[in-house]
Amino acid sequence: MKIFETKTAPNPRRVRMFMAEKGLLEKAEFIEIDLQKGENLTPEYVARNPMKKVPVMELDDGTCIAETMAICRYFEESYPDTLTLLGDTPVEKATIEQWVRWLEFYFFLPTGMCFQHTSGYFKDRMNPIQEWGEDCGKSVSKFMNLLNDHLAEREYICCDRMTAADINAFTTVAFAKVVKIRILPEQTHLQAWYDRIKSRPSAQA
Ligand SMILES: N[C@@H](CCC(=O)N[C@@H](CS)C(=O)NCC(=O)O)C(=O)O
Repeated sequence: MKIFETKTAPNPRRVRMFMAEKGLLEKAEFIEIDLQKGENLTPEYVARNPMKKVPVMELDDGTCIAETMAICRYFEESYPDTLTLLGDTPVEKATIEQWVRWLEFYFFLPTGMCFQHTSGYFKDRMNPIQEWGEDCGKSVSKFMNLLNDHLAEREYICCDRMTAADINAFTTVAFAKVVKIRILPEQTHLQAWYDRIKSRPSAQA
């Protein structure tokens, strides 16, 4: 199996961290795609993922699966004897999915928009709107406040243990530093949680 990814990009990091938590990193050959050079825009790559994004997983029979959470789902279902990160019971599964969606829509997406619209990184393929990017940055800061309050009484985002929700939140907080949005000194609960997740070996994957 191959995973087409970009080492510095946050979505592939979510997949690597997920696989690392499960001890599955050696199951895939990781192939680096240079986004800035547009290696994700070639006809060969677009045949794997018409959305032109990383990551993409290519199975040995040629099946290609894009979308970070779809790839994570593949590993969760294929290796049931590993640490479960998407929940065991119906309530856990639904709770984690709720958080994954909240985190994607209200935290990761504005962080990505802030990056794309203020950095000019992809200006060869999009029309950056600085003001929109800055506004998205404000949403990111607000969500960090929400997370700080939420983590005041718990060690993990949900289900009292490490889940995909922690991976998604952690990789987004780390990515937000690129647009100079950092955990504030008064956000002590968020900082403690961040340090806890960062100390896990999967955070280095
Ligand atoms: N919804 C997709 C988003 C993937 C995505 O946006 N990937 C970024 C890197 S983190 C990318 O490939 N950007 C390249 C581009 O926009 O040209 C997922 O969850 O995997």
